Amino acid sequence: MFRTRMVLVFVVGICALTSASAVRAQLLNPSFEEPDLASGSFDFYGPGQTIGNGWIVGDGGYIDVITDDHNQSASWPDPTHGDQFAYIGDSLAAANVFQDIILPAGTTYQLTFDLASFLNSVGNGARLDLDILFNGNSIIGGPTVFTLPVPHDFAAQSQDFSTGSAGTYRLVLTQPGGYGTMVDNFRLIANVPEPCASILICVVLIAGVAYRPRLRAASSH
Ligand SMILES: [Ca+2]
Repeated sequence: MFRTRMVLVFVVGICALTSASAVRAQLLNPSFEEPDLASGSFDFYGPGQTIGNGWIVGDGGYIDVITDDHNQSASWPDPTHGDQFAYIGDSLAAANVFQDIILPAGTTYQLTFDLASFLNSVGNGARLDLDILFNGNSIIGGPTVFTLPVPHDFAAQSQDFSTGSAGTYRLVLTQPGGYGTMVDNFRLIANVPEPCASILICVVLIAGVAYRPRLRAASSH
């Protein structure tokens, strides 16, 4: 009986783990495909302006949206998603851009994105100070600093975080000045319980384990 209980606890534990599945959270214009620019061109956005949908430029320098075959002044990396990416801080000037996201309480997230520097010797490499704020306070202990040497093509980066309260969280991307910082392909993945399929599997497993000793007891008579 003790053994059966242990197996039951184990199955319930496995079910609890597998019922948490990756779900894409709401992040607007995550790879800077809005607005849709003509191939080979670029556009720039100053403080207070919105980039397509979601991203708002903070105080400081300009944010550029660069298209795939734009070749002016420098050697640019190719976008990793779609045909546009963001250049944080036109002419290497300090700049920041943010997006407010409404998130539920008690959820863990992984934020992933791609970071690149110029492909020729422009700037001091890439540097992105990434912060996530709730009511103006960082929930990750201050900004995480991501860096790459120059030259460097796009490379995947990630930041984990958890929400304590439901509400509006601010994702802030800052380039402190002097760096050629390109970003693309943001993804925000939440670990939340999946309602149907895994629960059904777990019910079947638990019922099976609970019913097993009765079958054994019946067969011993
Ligand atoms: Ca893109």
